[in-house]
Amino acid sequence: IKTKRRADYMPPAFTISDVKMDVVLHPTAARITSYLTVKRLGNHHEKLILDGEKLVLNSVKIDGKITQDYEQTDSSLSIPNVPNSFQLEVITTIDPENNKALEGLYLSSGVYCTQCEAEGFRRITYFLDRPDVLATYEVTLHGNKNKYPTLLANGNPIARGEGDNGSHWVTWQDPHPKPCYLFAMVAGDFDVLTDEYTTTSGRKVALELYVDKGKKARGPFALESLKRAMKWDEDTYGLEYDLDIYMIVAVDFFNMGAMENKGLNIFNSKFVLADQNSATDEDFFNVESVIAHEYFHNWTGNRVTCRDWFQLSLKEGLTVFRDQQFSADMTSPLSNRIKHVRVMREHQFAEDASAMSHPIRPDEVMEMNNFYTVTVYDKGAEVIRMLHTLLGKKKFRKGMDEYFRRHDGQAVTCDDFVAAMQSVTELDLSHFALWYSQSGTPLITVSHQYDETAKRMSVTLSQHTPKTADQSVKRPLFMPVAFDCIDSKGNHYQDDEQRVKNNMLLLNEPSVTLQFSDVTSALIPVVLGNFSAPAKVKNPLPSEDLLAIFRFARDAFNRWDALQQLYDWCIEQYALGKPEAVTASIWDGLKEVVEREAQNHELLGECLVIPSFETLCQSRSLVDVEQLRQARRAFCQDFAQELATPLLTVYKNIHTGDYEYTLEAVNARRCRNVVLNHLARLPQGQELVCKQFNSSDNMTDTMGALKAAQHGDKEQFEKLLASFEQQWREEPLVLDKWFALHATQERDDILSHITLLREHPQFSIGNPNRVRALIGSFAFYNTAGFHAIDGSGYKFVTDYLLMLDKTNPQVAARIVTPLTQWQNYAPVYQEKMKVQLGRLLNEKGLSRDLFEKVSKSLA
Ligand code: BAL
Ligand code: ZN
Repeated sequence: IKTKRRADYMPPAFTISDVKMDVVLHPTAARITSYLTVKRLGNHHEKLILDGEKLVLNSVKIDGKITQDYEQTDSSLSIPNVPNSFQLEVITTIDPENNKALEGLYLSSGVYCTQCEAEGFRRITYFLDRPDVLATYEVTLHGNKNKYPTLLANGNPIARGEGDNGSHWVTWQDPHPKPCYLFAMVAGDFDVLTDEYTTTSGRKVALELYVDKGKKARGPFALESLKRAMKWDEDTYGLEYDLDIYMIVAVDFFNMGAMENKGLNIFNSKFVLADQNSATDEDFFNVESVIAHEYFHNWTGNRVTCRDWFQLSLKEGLTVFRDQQFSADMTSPLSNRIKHVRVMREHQFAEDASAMSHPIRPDEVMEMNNFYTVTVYDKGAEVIRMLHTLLGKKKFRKGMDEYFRRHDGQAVTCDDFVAAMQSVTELDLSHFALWYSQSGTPLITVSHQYDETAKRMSVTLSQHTPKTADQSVKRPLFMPVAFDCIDSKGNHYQDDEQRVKNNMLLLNEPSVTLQFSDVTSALIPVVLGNFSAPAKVKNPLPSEDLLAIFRFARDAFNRWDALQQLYDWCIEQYALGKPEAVTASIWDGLKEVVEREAQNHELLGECLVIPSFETLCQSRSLVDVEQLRQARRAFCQDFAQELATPLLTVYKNIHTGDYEYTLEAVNARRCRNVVLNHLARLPQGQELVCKQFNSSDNMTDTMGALKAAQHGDKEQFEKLLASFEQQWREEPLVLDKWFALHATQERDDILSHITLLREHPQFSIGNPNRVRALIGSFAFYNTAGFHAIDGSGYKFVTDYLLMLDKTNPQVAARIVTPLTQWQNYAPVYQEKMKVQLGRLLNEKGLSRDLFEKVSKSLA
């Protein structure tokens, strides 16, 4: 299997400027005729080499004449001696029904749909399947009128008509040149919601949302979200939509969350369908954020696209940053920031610490689908956020304007983006650009000394990025570090040299020391507020200092973060067998937190979440899973007991009323459910759980009760689960929540339990949502079961992956992730994880997707 390298990039030898396609749909023999306008680029005599996979080739014509002068391999079609400029006609046949990888054109649940990013277009027809070949498309779809009354492709519909034997056809034209990864078509029988949006400059855009028959009532929120996103992008970045129609189709079988195909987004129905009965507040949030993300891609991704796939973060990091900004504006900055920081700490740091570690702009790739990662997306967004912080809002906007002015209609690189930003700032970004090429998580170590006699305090921040699997030498990074210094009474201090400006320290050396004069007591450094850089911080502070930060820090994020650090420390004391180190005064401090913030549901709801097992792992190495898991559980139990009275008061005082999706109501429900989750560990919590479950008028509170019930009486929990299944058994998307809850249960017979669930009428190995809910949740979040000391959890997941890999390698390669992160665990776990990775590596015919991750992991 070949490794592709970023450094080997070569411009294409030919380009294709216009594509006409004629698609005759058929479940097992769809016929694709493509007419390509091909042009040689430069002065050379190379043959034309087109990409193509799993295609049956019927014929090739050059300028209207049949030719046999070509060579075919499993992955290409080479044609020698072509003219400098010509029309190429290629007819191929494909098998959508048996396409279970869900890449290219596939037929699932009676719907034809496509997924072409990253390299799926080559499964539809022979093409130069690379993002720097941009063409206009005109596509005619033919299908049975009864079965597929809706025939969609990118752009605007320009003609339609009836054919033989009950067929009909529609022609679509997309005037914007685009790379083939943005190509899409859909055929099916849908319910459709329609609306209209008028852009600032007066363009009327028809909005169409296609959903499964009978699901129309769950569509309006997505459509409203789309309009909010369109408006926001006009207001914030001056960016308008550029076609007369914007379509979104929701499908049940989809490998990703959604796809930004030009004018025709295809979505996993999970990120479209939402109403109060079937969707939680988190689902609503995700719908709005994913709808916005795909919409924002129209500019950051589609109009300005990537030169090659190593540049993926150019569009994904930037678009994630934009959707994060949007969500923060639509909801609240604090809870959004915490949500994203959790993703970084839980998943991205783990990726950096594993053999899959890569920079946000990777240097080497075997299978591109493996690089749709938390590093490229979420760390990529953090890098853009740092630019935003460094430049400030106004200059960042200016830089974005310049980026579009320079590159609209082009396929460009991350360097081009940085250059556009550089053109609007005095700040030298050359050192900053290291974030694009250096992998790994920097660690900022804070040390401080107080000289009582001289009344001087010094604080040193040092940075170090540990070596990663892909790079052994690391350099110091340039990062904005939000910094504050307070005393135990809450006074804030400025350093003597005023290196900290507007609470921000620019750290660009291995270390920096700040001096504070005339201070009458030791100060408390508050470092990396708002997670101003994607780094870890080692700033060991005593519990009273952490509680002081909670009381006095200016920024709510820092207050939350101080408590996270305190919980981490407490759990460590439990793990060391010293629970008594968590003294009465600490418990009193925590009680005070609850009492003091009882009315601030947003902050309190976040502050009462104990760091997840996965997050705790990232501040530790060679984790003894069982010890850490037991320590966390014991701490949670004591937390519930010690804080029972104030928690109960909070629970009882939050009245959420009839369901509405407003910021205030979401925060209230969130806080109440987090509190219930603690109370459920106590005997008195059982009744509250049942009462909430039985009286809930919305999915948020129902799931809040169900999740809490896990911590209480097992029989009770089973009863509630059964009742949930009874109600939702015909709604697989809702049942996924139930599958996931089953999969994350702590029970001795978990493996046979999951095996049984695989026989559930709604479970199907062919549906990625089901597989992720049941098998993915087990692998990622069932700490006890997955990491069972006898290795049975690892074996169970591996057995499943061996099966899944035969049909859907992309999803298999996602779920293998926790196994590839073995480095983080104690040797006894590592050995057993590696045994299973070895089984995968020995498998004949293992997909490129799994091979890349597994072989890197064992290298
Ligand atoms: N481009 C793949 C899906 C997304 O990031 O929007
Ligand atoms: Zn994206």
